Amino acid sequence: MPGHGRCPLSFLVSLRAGMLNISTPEATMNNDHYIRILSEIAKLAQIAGENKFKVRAFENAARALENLTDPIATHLEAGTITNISGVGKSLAEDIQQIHDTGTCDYHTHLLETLDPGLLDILNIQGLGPKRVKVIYDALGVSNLDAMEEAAKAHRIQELPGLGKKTEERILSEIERLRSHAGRTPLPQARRVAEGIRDKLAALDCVDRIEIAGSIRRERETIGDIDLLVTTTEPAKVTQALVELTEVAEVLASGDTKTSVRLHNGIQLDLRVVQAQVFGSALHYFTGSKDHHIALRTRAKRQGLKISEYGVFAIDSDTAIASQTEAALYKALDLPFIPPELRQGFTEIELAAENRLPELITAEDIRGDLHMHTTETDGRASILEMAEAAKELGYSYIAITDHSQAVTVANGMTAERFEAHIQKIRAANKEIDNFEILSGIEVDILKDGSLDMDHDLLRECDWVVASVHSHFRMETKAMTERLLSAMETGLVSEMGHPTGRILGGRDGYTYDFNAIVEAAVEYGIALEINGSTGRLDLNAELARKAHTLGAKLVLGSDAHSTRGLHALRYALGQARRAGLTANDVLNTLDAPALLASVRPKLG
Ligand code: DGT
Ligand code: CA
Ligand code: CA
Ligand code: ZN
Repeated sequence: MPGHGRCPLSFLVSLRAGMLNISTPEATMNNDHYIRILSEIAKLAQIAGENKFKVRAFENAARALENLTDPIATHLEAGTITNISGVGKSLAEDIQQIHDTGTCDYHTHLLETLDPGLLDILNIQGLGPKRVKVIYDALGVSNLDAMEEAAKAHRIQELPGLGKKTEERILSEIERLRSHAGRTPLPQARRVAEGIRDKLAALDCVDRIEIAGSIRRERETIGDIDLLVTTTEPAKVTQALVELTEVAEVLASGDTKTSVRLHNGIQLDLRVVQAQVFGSALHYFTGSKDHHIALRTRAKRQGLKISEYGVFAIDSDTAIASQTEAALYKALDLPFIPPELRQGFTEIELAAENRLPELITAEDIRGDLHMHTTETDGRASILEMAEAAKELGYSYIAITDHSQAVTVANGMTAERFEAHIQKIRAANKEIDNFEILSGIEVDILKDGSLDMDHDLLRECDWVVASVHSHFRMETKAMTERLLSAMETGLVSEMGHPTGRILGGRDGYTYDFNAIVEAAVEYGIALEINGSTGRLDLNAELARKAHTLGAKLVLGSDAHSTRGLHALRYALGQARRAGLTANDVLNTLDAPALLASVRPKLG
């Protein structure tokens, strides 16, 4: 693994402000990390009152790196970094420093002379560096607590260019940021957890190692990583763990439990358990707490008790079941309840009545319906995406590049889309036993119209309709906006239906029930988008949509062949929502899939 780069400073900074930025672990390994540091510099420099050319230099460099398709490290090694337009000699030095140390002197200097808490303030949606500077200069507000105080005392609305509305939004944003504090989006946490699990699993002395806790339950954000291991040599496993490059700090270490903090700020607990009680330990440390409470109540009525060591008769120390989770549930006279359903919701009742849904599995999925190629902001060609998808066992994909409203993603004009449909059809002829559907992710414009010629939308196979701009509309206007797009009869699916960014931005507000009803009426599927920052719909809303009669589709929203793997996160939310293969349209073959949407097109 390339140096599990670190951002110790930003990490400390966030802790100091009493709140952990949800820093992306991938960001520590790929271009995102460099981009983040450079754009932080641009913002901080602006607040520091640096001249605008200097600010712009960092903004431009960050933007240039965003458009880069290959790793920055490769350019540093090859000495080609200054060939990138916008990256001069001095910026190249900063980038090299970020590569070597995770940060650079200028970034550190800005944080020291200003206040690291400003980074948290800059996370407030809708408050750019310009306005942060106004507040900072006038009131000395440099961290979230001070910002909250100032907003509550109505001192913000008195400042030039700021008003009552902004002040209110600042307060609600601070609340939202705090509710996310210390939690990491599931996809990022899972990737880290699996990486560490695999490294430890490779040790000879490890018999078995499993991820438990909220990750196993597919909860959309996670507080910490829980690993369970059975081993003949606990000390050796602990040693191997604390020596991993990912580990920043050992928080506690004992015979059966070791806790560490990783460089990306996530805490990890490793517990050593005996093989004969692995099932009950796995069950215990998988949770959820609410599931446990409900289960214990049931056990009590049956004259039983449950602990991490097994199921026991109330007056006995001899376990009735402990080796597997299935045995544990059996002892309670229940079928196995999948971890994703262990929410303390209705799963125990359903299980007792043998009415648990048969959850959709990875094997049920026949295709992926949302992805981008080099035509817009993706990194792979149509055929490369198709071949990678075929490799994953799918029998079809839809290529859904952006429409022109998304200028930052190089969205397609009608002319380009028309040609692109032809290219997709040509690529489809190049690949056997596999179907490449021609599609688009068309923008739903502010007025609710679709950002593409209707004849072309009719002509292509799969239309994902999404909102990428004007998020802050009144509930009623946003509902009407979505409805007008849906009423065209041209839409196959609503892409990332709420627009929320996990740990970032709340979704736009609209009448969810009305949109689900319209989806049923017009034959439109609702997406569960698995891409790292989204999980949209999430499990809760997917369940609601399903209850109201809508069909769901899973999409990876991949921008590279590797991105196709993100479908698993959509699958996780689908399972957590209690969905079966029947509820999800991309479990159908391509003809049946196409026949189940856009009925008006026949
Ligand atoms: P998280 O880490 O906040 O995303 O959520 P979990 O569910 O992973 O919670 P965590 O890491 O505190 O503990 C893992 C599991 O261990 C939890 O789901 C249930 C179990 N557990 C931990 N502490 C307790 C406890 O005090 N009582 C009970 N009943 N279960 C516990
Ligand atoms: Ca946990
Ligand atoms: Ca834990
Ligand atoms: Zn999109």
